Amino acid sequence: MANLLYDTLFGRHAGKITPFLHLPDGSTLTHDAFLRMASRYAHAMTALGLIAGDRLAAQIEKSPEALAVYAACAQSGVIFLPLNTGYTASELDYFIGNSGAKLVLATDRAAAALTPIAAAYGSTLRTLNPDGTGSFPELAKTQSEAFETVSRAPDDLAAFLYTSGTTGRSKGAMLTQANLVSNAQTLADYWRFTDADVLLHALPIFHTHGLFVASNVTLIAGGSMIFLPKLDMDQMIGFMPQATTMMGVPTFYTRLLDDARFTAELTAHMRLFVSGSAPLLAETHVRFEERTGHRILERYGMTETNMNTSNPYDGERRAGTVGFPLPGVELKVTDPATGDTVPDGEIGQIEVRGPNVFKGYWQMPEKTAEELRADGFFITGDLGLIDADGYVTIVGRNKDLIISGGYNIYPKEIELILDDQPGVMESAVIGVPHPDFGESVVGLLVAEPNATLSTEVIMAVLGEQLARFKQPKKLVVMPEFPRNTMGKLQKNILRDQFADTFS
Ligand code: MLC
Ligand code: AMP
Repeated sequence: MANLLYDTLFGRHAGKITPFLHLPDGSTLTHDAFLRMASRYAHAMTALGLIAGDRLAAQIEKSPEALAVYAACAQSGVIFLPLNTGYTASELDYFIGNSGAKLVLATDRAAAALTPIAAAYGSTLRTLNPDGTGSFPELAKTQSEAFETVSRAPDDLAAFLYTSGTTGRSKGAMLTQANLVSNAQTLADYWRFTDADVLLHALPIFHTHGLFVASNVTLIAGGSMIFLPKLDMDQMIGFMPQATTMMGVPTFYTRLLDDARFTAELTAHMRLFVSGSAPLLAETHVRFEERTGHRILERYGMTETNMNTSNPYDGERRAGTVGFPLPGVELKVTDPATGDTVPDGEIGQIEVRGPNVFKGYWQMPEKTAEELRADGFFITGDLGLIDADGYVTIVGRNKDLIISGGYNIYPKEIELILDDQPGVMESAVIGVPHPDFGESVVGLLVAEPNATLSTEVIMAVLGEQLARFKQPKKLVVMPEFPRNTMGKLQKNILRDQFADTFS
């Protein structure tokens, strides 16, 4: 009987009364207490009829309980589907329907809106609140603290993470136990994580970075985490002295640098700062070293592949690059037209292959075939090059994607809603530089002849349908859009025109 994910990340810490989670109120949860809670949750899931291979969708705030749901899924073989807490009911409708989730966990606050949606798909809805209360923990309270781990094969699915697509429809990336465990082990080794590490964790745990990189790496190494509900500068500064390592998206680093309390003295004891999910400006890298003496270690990954490359732990961490392919990961740069590898130094599309690469998109064989080649190489949609020293640099994207504060936003999803509004002839959604979020969203509209558009009314409609982080920070009505001689909309001209919107 084996279960790679549970055994490697969780089970081997059973009985350990060493700290696992340090919480903002000063309390600590041990590995053992955490695992006992997870086992009660696994029993509660079983009592609700879930068996291995079923999906559990969770839109719950970051808390030890939320992480225990992940551990409980691993232990019972249930596929974990974490969802951004910002998603609206209309976004959730799609995820629940598409995944066929048997159990939906949400906060009491969201439950009213989710009740009809869960009912429509025959899903059971239970609640779990940020303070650990709710109908799900209530059910778990009386359950046994010993759960017999369900046997799973390494190739069995462990999680679905939804990523938006260029067509506007989200795709469920299917990640196996082996995908998650192999990457966690590789990263823990590469970044030298041990059980002495204390990770300052302020990322959300519904995405790859906070869940599969930060949490899995800590778990596999047997370390602990200072588990903060969200990025809060007072807490980051206050807890930094207790940490050895930190992971964040570039916005974490620019906000720290904007805080006068963030000094060389505060960070002198730190072992490692890791950045990813969006490009870290070389300028931020340099300012960080000037301020603290530490060189941020930048790595590159994505939902479908976990982590692909990393700057070295010992060697030169080169600003503006994402380092080398990780051990076991093959990376090539190809010509998008032919698929042939281009010479080093030339720009092409980045393709990766390895034990980290996902199994495909849930119930979307055509989409899977478009991006995952038969030989196992995944076409990332990122454009980059490999320099003479082997460092990979990402220079752009072959996909119409905006990354704002580390969150991916697909313009198509917003354009489809904008195009539907009365009086709108056409729309274009673009990403422009933003001092805090790196990139931010601007929505551009052209009205139908004789129509007058109200950007307030349109923003209100977007507010009902889209998570806050996806909503354009600015909507502008224009007389017409720039087009090339073929009549194709030229977003690059619009990006130049609106480049200074937030500066
Ligand atoms: C919050 N807002 C955002 C936003 N985050 N808008 C655009 N982009 C974002 N990322 C909105 C809020 O709703 C609010 O709206 C306003 O902007 C200001 O909010 P804030 O209080 O400043 O935001 P904050 O809560 O501090 O959040 C910012 C952040 C957060 C950067 C800390 O977004 C974050 O934790 N990002 C990390 C995302 C992440 O983990 N990505 C990893 C994906 S995995 P208003 O107008 O109502 O005030 C991946 C693979 C890989 O990519 O390689 O890792
Ligand atoms: P996601 O789909 O949320 O997993 O986002 C993955 C995308 O984030 C990648 O395809 C890249 O475009 C981007 N990304 C992740 N890490 C980096 C990085 N270090 N530098 C530049 N882009 C990155």
